[in-house]
Amino acid sequence: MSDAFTYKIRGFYGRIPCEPHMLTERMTPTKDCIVLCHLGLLEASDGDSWEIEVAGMVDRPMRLTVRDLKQMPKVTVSSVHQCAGSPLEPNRPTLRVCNVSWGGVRLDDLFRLVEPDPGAAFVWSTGADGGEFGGLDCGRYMKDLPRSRVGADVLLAYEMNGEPLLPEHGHPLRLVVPGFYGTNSVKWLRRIELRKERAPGPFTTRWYNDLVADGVTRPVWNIAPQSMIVWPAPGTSLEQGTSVRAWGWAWADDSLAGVEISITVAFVAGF
Ligand SMILES: Nc1nc2c(c(=O)[nH]1)N[C@H]1C(S)=C(S)[C@@H](COP(=O)(O)O)O[C@H]1N2
Ligand SMILES: [Mo]
Repeated sequence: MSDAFTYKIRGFYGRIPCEPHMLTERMTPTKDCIVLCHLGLLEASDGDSWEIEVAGMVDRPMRLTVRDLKQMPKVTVSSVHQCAGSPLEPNRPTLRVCNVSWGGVRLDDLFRLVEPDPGAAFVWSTGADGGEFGGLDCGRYMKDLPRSRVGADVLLAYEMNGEPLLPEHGHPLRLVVPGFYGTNSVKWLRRIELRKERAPGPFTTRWYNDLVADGVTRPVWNIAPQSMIVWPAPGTSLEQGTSVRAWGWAWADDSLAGVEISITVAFVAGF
């Protein structure tokens, strides 16, 4: 079969190679990037003949191969790539982040070909990976995003940092939603659907919804404003009386108005 794949790993697999203070470069080399797979890690046997289906509320449903997509105009987008943390422990703080450049085709360019129905408010995306997570049979990995969010920067990406995607990052094709948490950027992408309502399945209904008020939840979509200090690194001893330039990174889905820093100094007396 032209679109065959095998599981290199079954079940959950994750890799967080860098502590925040190790992210000293603006763009993160691929070997230092996070990897998060809920259901397994797939390896496609032939990337170019991998097929995706575009369906649902569209006038012209289509099947395209990665080879077809590579004929379309190529766009490169640099964007922060951040995991929202484990959906099983949504309140445990994590800082799993990197900054990556993605190359591929605009989802919006594909939409021009399939002609979505104006009533389609959500885009569902489904990966080829399926199986069990958190004690549930999850079916295929499926996420969604608002149709209104698909503009110039949402990509069907086949490259990461100028190279073909690695299997763990979704080779041969993944969705990339810059400014949204990584969970929304579906790897090993198989299907895009336009629909009236949010997608079913545990990754959009049971998990990845933050409680914002009593009984009110918000999908884990936009990355909230966040920052981290790279230098001084944790545990660094600083000499009393010398000046230190602290630096780090700050990011958000939308623009940032400013960054404030406050300092608590703990002196260790020495002779
Ligand atoms: N098909 C599929 N896509 C997926 C996932 C997955 O388990 N299956 N994990 C998501 C999560 S939680 C994150 S944080 C990002 C991680 O992307 P990366 O492994 O390329 O860094 O992929 C997302 N896309
Ligand atoms: Mo994640």
